[in-house]
Amino acid sequence: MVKTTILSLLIIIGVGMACAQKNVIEDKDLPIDKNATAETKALYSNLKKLAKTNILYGHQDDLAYGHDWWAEPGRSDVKEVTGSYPAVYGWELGDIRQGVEASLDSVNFESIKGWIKEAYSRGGINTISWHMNHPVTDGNTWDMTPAVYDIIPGGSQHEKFVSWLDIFADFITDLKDENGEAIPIIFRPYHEHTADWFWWGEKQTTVEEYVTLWRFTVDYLKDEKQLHNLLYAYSPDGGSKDRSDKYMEKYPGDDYVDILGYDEYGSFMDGKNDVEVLSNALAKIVTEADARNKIAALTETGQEKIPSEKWFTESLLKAMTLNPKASEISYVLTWRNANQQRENREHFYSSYPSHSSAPDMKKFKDAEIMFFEDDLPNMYTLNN
Ligand code: BMA
Repeated sequence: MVKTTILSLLIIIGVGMACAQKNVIEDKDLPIDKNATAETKALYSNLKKLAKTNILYGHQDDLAYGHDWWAEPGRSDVKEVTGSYPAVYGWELGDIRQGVEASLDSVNFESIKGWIKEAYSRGGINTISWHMNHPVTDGNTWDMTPAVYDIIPGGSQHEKFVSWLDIFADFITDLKDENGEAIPIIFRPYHEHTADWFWWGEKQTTVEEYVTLWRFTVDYLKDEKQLHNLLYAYSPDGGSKDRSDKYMEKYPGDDYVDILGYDEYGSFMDGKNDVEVLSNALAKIVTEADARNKIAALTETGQEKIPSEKWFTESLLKAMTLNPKASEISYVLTWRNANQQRENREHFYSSYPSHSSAPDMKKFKDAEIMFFEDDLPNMYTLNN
């Protein structure tokens, strides 16, 4: 008896010392995939640590195109305005299926793999969203025909859906650095499910269906496909209201989510600047994340066309800092820079050099709390 007590004591001391040496992550700081690669575990732990003091800035499709250019090596609207690439790079796999070469936004999938590798080689962080096609009708992601019941295990289209997950898994498998090691990715599937515009949306799925879909996806990628470089981000839509009642309603569970995200545009639409509402909503999400030892993030936001010249400092930065708890989010991702010429509408969310918001975005970059790529410590080792 005495011996067992002494032994347990020694084990506790031993584990404590190992953790103190910084190269071991405590259980509570591990991602949901306990077999995640060392780099993925390090990323998760570093994101969590850094969230206490800084917010990383991210931009969707940043290296693929900008407001005035398309696929030019080395270019980035964020870099041309602020002097640094963003810390976080968002990518989109909508339309990925057998034989399809480019995304729903016309971005070539092979090129995306190249940009992900490039970003990673500089120490940046990559996140992938997926506006998945409709798995029953083959329509697009906005086709509201109910589908989730048909694709979860037992459903008539389950196998077809799994074949799409296989294509996704092949894409992820190709993401290797120059030493052949898997590149960590924050995967953000079935986003904005509290809104009603995707086939997995609010009215389209029951709680049970959504949770089953999410859990099946995670289990399949992690256990069947043996992908151990993914962190999973959950990202309900805010809709500019306090939707905190809805936020956790379809939460897939602590064993299935690494990052508690939030997608929110409504606070800045139609001349609105609801920084307080957003700040308080973010604070609540940080509190939820803290209680679960997880990370919170503003996984999508922006003001289309940035009509407010000082949107970056007077809207975004304020919303992320007004409530001190909100400032503990890990990162913010603004949406893509599409333009009139290519898509028949101005649809940009980050500044570009000739835009009136550029000087303010530079100021935003200089705010002490904001981290761009040139501010990042090594996110993929534990020695920071
Ligand atoms: C939406 C819009 C669409 C785009 C989709 C996927 O928010 O930007 O134009 O196709 O994201 O990137």
